[in-house]
Amino acid sequence: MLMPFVTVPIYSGPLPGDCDGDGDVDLDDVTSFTACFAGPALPPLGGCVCTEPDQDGDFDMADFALLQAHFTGPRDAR
Ligand SMILES: [Ca+2]
Ligand SMILES: [Ca+2]
Repeated sequence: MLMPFVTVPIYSGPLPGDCDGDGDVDLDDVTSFTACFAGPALPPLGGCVCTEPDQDGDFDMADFALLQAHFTGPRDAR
């Protein structure tokens, strides 16, 4: 009998997109991310509290794609 499995990446640092550092990526993090979003090759907007997901110096759709890929929903709801 084959058993389904899920690959779960293990990060040594903060979860990409976890702007508030609470161990999940949820709508609170999306709200914080949008406060940073300026577009490709532009520095984050003032007041940004997020760690940039792809570490290339901007907050663009590539960063948002990483946030989406790691979206967990609220940790309390799991
Ligand atoms: Ca979070
Ligand atoms: Ca980036």
